[in-house]
Amino acid sequence: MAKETVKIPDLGGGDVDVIEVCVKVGDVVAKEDSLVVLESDKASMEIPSPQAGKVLSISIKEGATVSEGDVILELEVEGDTAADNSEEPAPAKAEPAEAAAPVATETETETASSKGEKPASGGLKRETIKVPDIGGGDGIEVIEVCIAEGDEVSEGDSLVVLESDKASMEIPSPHSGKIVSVAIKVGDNAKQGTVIAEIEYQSSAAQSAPEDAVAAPEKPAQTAEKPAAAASSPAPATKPSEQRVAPTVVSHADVYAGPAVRKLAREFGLELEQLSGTGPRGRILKEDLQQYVKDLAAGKSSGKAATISAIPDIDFSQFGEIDVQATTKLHKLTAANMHRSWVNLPHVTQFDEVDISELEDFRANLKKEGEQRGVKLTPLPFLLKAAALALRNYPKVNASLSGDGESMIFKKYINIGIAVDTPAGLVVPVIRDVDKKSLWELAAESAELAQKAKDRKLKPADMQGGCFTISSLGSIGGMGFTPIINAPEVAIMGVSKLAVKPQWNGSEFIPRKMLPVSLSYDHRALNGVDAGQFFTFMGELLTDIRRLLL
Ligand code: CAO
Repeated sequence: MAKETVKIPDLGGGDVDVIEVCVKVGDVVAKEDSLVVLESDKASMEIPSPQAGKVLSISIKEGATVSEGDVILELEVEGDTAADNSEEPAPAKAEPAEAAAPVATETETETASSKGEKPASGGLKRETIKVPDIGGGDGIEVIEVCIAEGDEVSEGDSLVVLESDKASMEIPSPHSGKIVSVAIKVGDNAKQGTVIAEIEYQSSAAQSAPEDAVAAPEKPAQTAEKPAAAASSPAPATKPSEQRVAPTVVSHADVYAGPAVRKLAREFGLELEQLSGTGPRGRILKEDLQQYVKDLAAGKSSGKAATISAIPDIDFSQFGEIDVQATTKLHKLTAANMHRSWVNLPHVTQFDEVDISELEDFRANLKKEGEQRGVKLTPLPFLLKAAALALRNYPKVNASLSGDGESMIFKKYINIGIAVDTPAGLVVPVIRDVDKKSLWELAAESAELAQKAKDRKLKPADMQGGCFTISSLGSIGGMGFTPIINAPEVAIMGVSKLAVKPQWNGSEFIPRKMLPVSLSYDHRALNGVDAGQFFTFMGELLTDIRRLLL
């Protein structure tokens, strides 16, 4: 038995963050098992185990910033590799050299002169661009060819993207010039020396010659970009050994997954955008892919939300004083429900302004009676009543879409939820059979449920069975908002603050009490006409409350 120290290999310069430590002390790992996942601003990369063994100690932790040579961990391995192994530089051991080492390697590019080719004309040179030393002996798959014959490229532009199960990397153009031919295609297995393309470019040596300066007057910046090289040594620009191509490890910014997972996804023909990641910061793990494939096989994938990249954790204390307070259980639950609804339902929100001047007059007249009854008649019971009648008249809104999308379930009862803000979080108690209750009953029941909610006395049954929800921020303010649908309901009404506004009555502007309202609806279940008719009807009821009797 021997000890082996695994270190961070050459990452092409710069520090990277440790975003995941995949092993713990005592774990037995196989060769190639991922040990840690590192991430720079451009890529995430896995560092695999150089050989099978047992993890004796781990020297880095998640969130740390590391660079080449930093010790990752110590492995107990078979044989007598001996402790002095630990002193060896990492690249030879750490496979991700596949991803990182290329930065330190040189291309096999050849100038036209080295191949005995004629310069194309007036200082133009041709060069065959080959895959540099990328570490993987067996070759790496070409997953993208970014150029076509005739393309103009700038130095550093990506020519091809290669991807192994450890990393993806771009091979950049060594020159600015024109692609004469492309010798590689997607699916090819590229290794050191594989020809990528032939480029025609203006050599800097040629540009420095007087006759070439005439030939390429439009590109003076090219020589200006490299004054040091030209001044100290004009020759190197034409020497193949000086042509350096530095592949860069990349990731696709819109999906957060390691190269192994990407490769597996391609093998399955899956778009990673379809998956939700359960790894740190939403990273898609191999297990997520496996579960997704299982779900697909079981026909369960229809409800899956699209993957979105996670919002990074930030240490805000670096900017000033902070106070960290744990979120309540209700807050977490609400957040999860809101997020689930938001990402699963295509929301459309319609806005309107309803003239409720007469409703308000009527309500004011009832104030005294309300006091006698011990009930405060706010606009809410009128909204409930109008919604109930509108739901009765437009049954598509009083419905739910089945989970598989195969059917609509129409409800014959009318239960409406009211969003209630409490110190612990948002809750939505449900008033049953709203269509059968009087305004006084609705006023009393909504006040009672709101109080119960604030006292945390609601039972689960009080919050179930809703068909539609009203979220009223009217007492707070605002001109309109887009409420999130309380799925599996298909619509929700948002109520903002009443304001007196001038309205044109045909001959003059008159002051009217205008209530801003909004309706968010699930566009899978309702189309714009369904929702528009429902909402317009509801507005008409609120404008002329006598119509509630019809
Ligand atoms: N415009 C102007 N004033 C309004 C109004 C509106 N749209 N709606 C209510 N008001 C007035 C009421 O008439 C009442 O006035 P008075 O005190 O002068 O009588 C005052 O605002 C307070 O009303 P209320 O809030 O006590 O009663 P309500 O029936 O309007 O609402 C309830 C009850 C439970 C919905 C409310 O207390 C509540 O919790 N609202 C928050 C809803 C919420 O959090 N929504 C979440 C949005 S999505 O995150």
